[in-house]
Amino acid sequence: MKATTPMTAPLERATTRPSTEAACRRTFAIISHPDAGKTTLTEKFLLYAGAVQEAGAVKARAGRRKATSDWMALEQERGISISSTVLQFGYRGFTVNLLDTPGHRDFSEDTYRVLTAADAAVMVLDVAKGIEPQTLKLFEVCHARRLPVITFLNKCDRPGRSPLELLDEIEDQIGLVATPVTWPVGEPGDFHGVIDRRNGAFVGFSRTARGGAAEAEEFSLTPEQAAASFGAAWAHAFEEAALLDEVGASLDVPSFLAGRTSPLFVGSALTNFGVRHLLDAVIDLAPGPSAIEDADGVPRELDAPFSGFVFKVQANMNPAHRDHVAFVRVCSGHFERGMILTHGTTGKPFATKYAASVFGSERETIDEAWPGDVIGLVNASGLRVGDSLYESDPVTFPPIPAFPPELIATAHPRDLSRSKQFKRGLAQLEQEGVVQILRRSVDDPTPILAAVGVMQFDVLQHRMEHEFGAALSLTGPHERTVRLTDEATAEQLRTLSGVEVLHRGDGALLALFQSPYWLARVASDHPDWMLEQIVTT
Ligand SMILES: Nc1nc2c(ncn2[C@@H]2O[C@H](COP(=O)(O)OP(=O)(O)OP(=O)(O)O)[C@@H](O)[C@H]2O)c(=O)[nH]1
Ligand SMILES: [Mg+2]
Repeated sequence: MKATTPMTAPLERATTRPSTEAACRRTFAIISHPDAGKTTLTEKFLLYAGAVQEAGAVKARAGRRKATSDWMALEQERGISISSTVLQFGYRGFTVNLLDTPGHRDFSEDTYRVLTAADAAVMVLDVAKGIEPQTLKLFEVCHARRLPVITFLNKCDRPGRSPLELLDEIEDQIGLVATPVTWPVGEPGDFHGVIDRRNGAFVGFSRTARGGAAEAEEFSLTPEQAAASFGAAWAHAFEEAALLDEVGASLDVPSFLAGRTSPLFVGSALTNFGVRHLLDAVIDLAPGPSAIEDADGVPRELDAPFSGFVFKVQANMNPAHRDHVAFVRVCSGHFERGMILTHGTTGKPFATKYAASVFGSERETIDEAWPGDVIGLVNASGLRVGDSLYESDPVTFPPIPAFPPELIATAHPRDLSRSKQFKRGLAQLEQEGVVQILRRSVDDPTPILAAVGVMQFDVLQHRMEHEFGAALSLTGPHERTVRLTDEATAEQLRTLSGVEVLHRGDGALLALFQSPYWLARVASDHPDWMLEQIVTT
């Protein structure tokens, strides 16, 4: 069901300066370890924003709506997110660009790319699990990119750990001071509602009959009324909140914007408890779009002529029209559909006739966009991740680096008569970054598929078969330890066994060692060889 919520109506505004429009926008990503509840939370945000009438479920039973955000067939089959999703909707007069990311480590390259387009992140923690390995990694990326982070302690409807203990864990493990804005009344699993520490009131939620498909009803009680209703649970929560006051763990916007503290909210995405508080916080606390630095570190001012960069490409989102969408984050200026931009990489003009706002796998033609917005350029097959687009004033945004692959495999079409589809599919999926394609030499036709995790190969196989009609068999995957190298070192490496030098599409030379021990040995024997670690943050 497509959102009927209008985007902000720029024509009705008194002024149409990009910086003014940017102030009415929020562009943020939801990140976490797998299964913490990102997609469920995304679905509930859409519900509260009125962008869907009924929230879908990640693992929908017959007759229930599927999640808008997990639109890919394989995602719905497995109940996990594989690819990040862009959802644009209106809320409280703001245009919200929400980026739901996959938590699984194998897809972290996609998440990483998407974080380049966000101005803030919502970090979801499972109250029973706290900080998990992938939370840690993703937080590091946010930290390196200086993204302010809002924390949501999710799944409070189930038994979990003590929230106070989790605050310590967040600080110890990621060095972020969590400043609870809401605090649970009742233990996880026996959760009555929250204290809103901004005014001391109790906010209770009533479970909805339809298992969270509709908004939860909220009711507010004064501290006296809450004490009468919840007795010991209220007293305990009140004590803990007083302790938080004492240690100064209270909302502080400047240190949040600087990435040192994180406003924390508690609730349950499944039952909708605390979801509205969190969505309101994104509007009230998260920063709007600001000038983004170009590759030389010079900020591109919001009111400069149009500029943007591609952070994701995706084909076949909609079986009804199998095409290719390049997702562009607008950095500056006023985008008007039909304008002729310059494609930074080739210097060629780029016509923007087919521009859309995106809502999961659905899209709608848009006529204009402003800084912070994500636009989908349809059938822009020449655009690659990291490319800049601009009007009049040239700008190059920092490149979006590829992750070092850890696994390689070779692919063969099962049906040789489908080799054209096989080639086309691989080229498309490489462009999307589903896997990387390496070659033994620039003109060698045999592709070597490289990936961070084994599930990337599963996705490749599934999509090759179902989207391109080119079923394939794989040899591998095999583990490799990869380093960036140069021609001089490559020449030496080619004389050794246990290491292979391969070409990447962007011209880089990669040395793939059969084991980390072999790499360590070669590196220590030849300290002057170029064997550079590929860093991504
Ligand atoms: N009890 C409970 N379950 C929840 C809650 N939020 C999400 N879940 C469940 O947790 C599972 C994972 O939820 P998702 O929303 O798919 O998690 P995710 O973080 O998007 O997972 P990936 O995208 O695969 O990383 C699903 O079965 C959800 O129904 C919650 O608040 N309470
Ligand atoms: Mg998900």
